[in-house]
Amino acid sequence: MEELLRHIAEKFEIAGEVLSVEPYGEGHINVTYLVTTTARRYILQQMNTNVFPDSENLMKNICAVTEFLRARGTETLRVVPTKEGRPYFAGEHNFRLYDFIEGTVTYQTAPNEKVFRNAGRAFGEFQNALAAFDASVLTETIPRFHDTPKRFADFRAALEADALGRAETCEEEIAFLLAHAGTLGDCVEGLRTGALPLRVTHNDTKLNNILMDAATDEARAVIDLDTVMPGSMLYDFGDAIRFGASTAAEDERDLSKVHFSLDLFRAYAEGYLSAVKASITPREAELLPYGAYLMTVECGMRFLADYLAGDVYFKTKCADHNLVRARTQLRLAAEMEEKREQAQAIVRRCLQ
Ligand code: ADP
Ligand code: GN1
Ligand code: MG
Repeated sequence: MEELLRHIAEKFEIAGEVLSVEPYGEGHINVTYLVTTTARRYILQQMNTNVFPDSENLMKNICAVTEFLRARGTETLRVVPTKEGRPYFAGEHNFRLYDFIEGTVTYQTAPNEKVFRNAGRAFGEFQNALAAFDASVLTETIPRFHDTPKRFADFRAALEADALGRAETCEEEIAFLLAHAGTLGDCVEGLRTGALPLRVTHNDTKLNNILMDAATDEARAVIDLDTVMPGSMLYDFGDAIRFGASTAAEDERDLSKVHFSLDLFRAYAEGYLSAVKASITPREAELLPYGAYLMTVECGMRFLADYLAGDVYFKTKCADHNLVRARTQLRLAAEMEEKREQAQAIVRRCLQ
């Protein structure tokens, strides 16, 4: 296997001789490797063509976004071309190569408020930068990615099919989702009527999709640009809170450890809103805590739908991994509902 990967790494314009190729990172979608050569390090990724069938347009998006960011002086991913000058290598599986961004770390949970505040500022600045980016050059890599009512319909279909007979093992989670079906439409509805502005958004703003400086904990680069598409600010704010304002990992089995932390919420809101204060609309600001709830329920239903379908979408490490993930999300969503008003007061204070 390593021999094959080595061979694939050599298809790209790399410096030096390949010394090793090792599995790397905690992403749920692509298969990521660290490539070390005699000259430097790279990130090699086997692209997930089940999730993103159109590699050509996906890489066009990433090249366009990274070139745009680099031109304005923002540190970003650099796509290393193949020796034939292509942005990815097409074979039995498709692969791409990035420079490894040295001197950085990624966090699977927020180690303290400072890191999370810095992440918030960086995703806010990313949002600002993309305000000047021409959305018409982007392909929608996953149509209706954060259309939560549609995600709910997909969940219902997976439940009806119950392909592996797993529904009986998650009755409580199913009941929670069915009971919350009526709360999922405000964002798509706002975008449809124009009450919420359509922006270019990242759409997958979890803390491990940002590289933090290993020495200072300042944010260095926003990565995982596969889902940069038109969307709502509520998606980017909400998904970051979903993952990072939890007191435990996304796949913590012990639910007594899983809580929605208002201190972490405040830290992220301070960072994010310090960057987007000038462009956020009053309606967006009011709905930020709802956005966190929405992205968290949505993610919970995606994990549960994948559990019911037999783990065909997210990478898993054990048979009930998606169920464990779904449980943390639903626990967090319930606490977010309880703390909605306190979270709204925090947002208002940040904007004063
Ligand atoms: P996935 O889509 O599977 O989440 P990512 O693109 O987010 O894949 O990459 C997975 C992990 O690999 C990231 O969380 C990060 O830790 C690491 N990583 C990705 N690209 C780079 C890079 N250019 N430099 C350093 N680390 C990286
Ligand atoms: C996936 O690629 P990664 O691991 O950063 C997923 C997100 C989910 C997240 C849950 C393209 O993100 O939408 O919120 O897992 N990405 C895609 O951890 O589906
Ligand atoms: Mg990722």
